[in-house]
Amino acid sequence: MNEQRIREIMARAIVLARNGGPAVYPNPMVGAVVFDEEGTILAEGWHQRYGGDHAEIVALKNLGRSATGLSMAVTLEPCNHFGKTPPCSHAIAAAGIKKVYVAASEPTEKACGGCAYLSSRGIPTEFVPGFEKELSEINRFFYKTAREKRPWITLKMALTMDGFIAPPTGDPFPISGKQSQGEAHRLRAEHMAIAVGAGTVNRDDPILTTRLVEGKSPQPVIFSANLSVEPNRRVFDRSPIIFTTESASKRTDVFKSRGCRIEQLSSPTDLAGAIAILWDKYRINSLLVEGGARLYRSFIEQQLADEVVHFIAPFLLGEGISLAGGDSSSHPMPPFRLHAIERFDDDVKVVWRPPNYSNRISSP
Ligand code: AOF
Ligand code: ZN
Repeated sequence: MNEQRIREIMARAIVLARNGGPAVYPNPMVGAVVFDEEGTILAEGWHQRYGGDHAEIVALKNLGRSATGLSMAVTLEPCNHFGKTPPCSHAIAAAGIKKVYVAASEPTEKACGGCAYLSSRGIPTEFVPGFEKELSEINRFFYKTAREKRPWITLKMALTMDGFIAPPTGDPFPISGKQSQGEAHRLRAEHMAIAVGAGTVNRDDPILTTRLVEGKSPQPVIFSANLSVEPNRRVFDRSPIIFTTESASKRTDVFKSRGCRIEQLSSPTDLAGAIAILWDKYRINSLLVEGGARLYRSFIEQQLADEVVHFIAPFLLGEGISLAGGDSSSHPMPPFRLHAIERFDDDVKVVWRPPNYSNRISSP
């Protein structure tokens, strides 16, 4: 098969994969294409929602006839395990597919081995290079959990030209414009969970939904070491997970009766422990941290930020609460690398990632 045509078909499979979006979380977005010897596409599929058929199965079902002698391109090595659904590797072999092209290997221990299985059944597999960067980007949350057993962490903050996030009183104050607020809600829809500190809950009474865009609102997560949050705040109607060092008491009972899940932290600053719980217990693959300054700073200091997003608004406050809250010169941080810049009306969205960021995927 002509190499150029295989690349076109794989590019198509990635377009299909993207259709999955957050509905597949914490699974990866995967696309699959069935084609004949001339390179004509006969059926397409993608993983549509968590727990549903995998991309390969959807494509085979869409084909609606025998796949004997046909080839398949799939963006991720077919799974080889009985999970929510049976192994795609078995289904592909049973369908009579004669060759499988893949663009990335399966990184989890539970699902890997699909290519080896297919080879053992006499079905050759071929790695199609050149798509690693795009796939590691669209599935960055999935790779983060597969490799590090913790969610991807994005820190988001709106600030003035002179680097303040609020006036000196700390009162809520609109900083970013309408368009960047829409973009901030799109970020919320992209993440499975959203975190704020106790100060932000008490002062701003945020509801943390995606009301400005389409998409599911993320699971709220609240960090409140001594449980100083006020139980009458609106976010408590959304069954938040609360991380605290308070052990079971009258106060924890109040929050439990409001539907909150209380999680014990060994120390107020044990963010690594908290995010490990978010993955291990709740299968949360991504956490958007929205403030305040102290929580933001703790994630930076503990080098747990995978991405930092700033919306910089075109005015000066002169004085106020600074972004990192305090004297950051006493805690020199490794510099971040600029990842992307985008304009939203008169605001600028700047995205940084840590210099050691490498989410590159490997070939099978
Ligand atoms: C594939 N094709 O379309 C996807 C795969 O719990 P399950 O059974 O749905 O399995 C989920 C795991 O399977 C997931 O963690 C990832 O390793 C793989 N995803 N594999 O062959 C697909 N979504
Ligand atoms: Zn599968």
